[in-house]
Amino acid sequence: MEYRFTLLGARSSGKSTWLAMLYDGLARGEVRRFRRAAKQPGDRKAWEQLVTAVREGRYASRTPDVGAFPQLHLEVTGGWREDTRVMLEASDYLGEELERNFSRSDHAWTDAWERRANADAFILVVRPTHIDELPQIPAPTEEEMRKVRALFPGRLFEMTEQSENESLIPTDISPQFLPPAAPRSEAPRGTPPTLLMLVEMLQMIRSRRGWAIGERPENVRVAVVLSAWDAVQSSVARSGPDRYLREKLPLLYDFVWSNFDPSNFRAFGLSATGGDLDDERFRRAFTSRTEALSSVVWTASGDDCRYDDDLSLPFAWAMAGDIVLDSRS
Ligand SMILES: Nc1nc2c(ncn2[C@@H]2O[C@H](COP(=O)(O)OP(=O)(O)OP(=O)(O)O)[C@@H](O)[C@H]2O)c(=O)[nH]1
Ligand SMILES: [Mg+2]
Repeated sequence: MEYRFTLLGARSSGKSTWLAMLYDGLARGEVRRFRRAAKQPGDRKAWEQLVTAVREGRYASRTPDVGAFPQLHLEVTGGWREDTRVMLEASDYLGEELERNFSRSDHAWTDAWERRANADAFILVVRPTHIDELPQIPAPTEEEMRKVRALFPGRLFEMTEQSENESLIPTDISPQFLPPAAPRSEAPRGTPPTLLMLVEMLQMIRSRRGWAIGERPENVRVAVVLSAWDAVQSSVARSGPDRYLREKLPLLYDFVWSNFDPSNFRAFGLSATGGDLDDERFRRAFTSRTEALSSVVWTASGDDCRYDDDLSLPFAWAMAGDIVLDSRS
């Protein structure tokens, strides 16, 4: 059986690092749900290129514009799925390709994207600490607040006891999940907001697949992988990836929830390297590690999280669903 996944992720979202650590993890015996099949398609060069940097304890440079299409034959281990042969075709492309598709949808659709659109499952890779934000509604000015106060004197009397800006935000959202006061963007001017791009790509894929608006296709799983989870503020990370997605990335959450079967949709926090390789102390710990430092986290219920150190877990989940979360095979 050939099972194909498409990773959808903007520039620097963590696609290559995850694939590289997965490949290296297979060699190091840190991946438990798959093993490499004896017979491999093509040559190993594309994978070796991908993996060299992390083996040296650094992040790879950006994926070249021509992309890379490493293929890997895997076999399922641990009996969580009956058919045991899997072709992992994890095309690794430069994040800007997504931007091109976003801004010139009629010109940029290539054969490679057509192939990706026909994948069995979609894995959206988002790096929470590297999101080009949607434009934010600015906080009300003093003048606006004065007018509102005049209109609702009783209510505002209570509200002025707190910070005025906080008082306009629904109280059922905990403060740690509030958007940053000012939109932060390291990207060059004109870079489209990350989440809009992902939603637009999903819309294009849906249209290629002939899925009507709001139609929830059967047996198509969508995983949202929040990469570099180790870099997320620990008080926020503790509440787990489901809550993060719902409260921090509501546009993406709402779109996926309403266009795909909610039981075929799940969020993961994923730390491919387990820490920041640009931090010299961590880098030393990483290069001398004797066991996996990677981790995958998912929400079991409420804010209750479960962890696993096997980076193949989101792939296994995309193939077989929640059953793989129960078995620590
Ligand atoms: N702390 C931490 N940082 C990570 C991790 N994975 C990726 N990063 C950071 O994210 C950056 C981008 O990761 P890449 O894997 O190159 O991202 P990409 O999606 O392949 O990006 P392009 O090829 O440029 O489109 C890296 O240079 C790291 O700084 C992780 O597990 N932990
Ligand atoms: Mg890359």
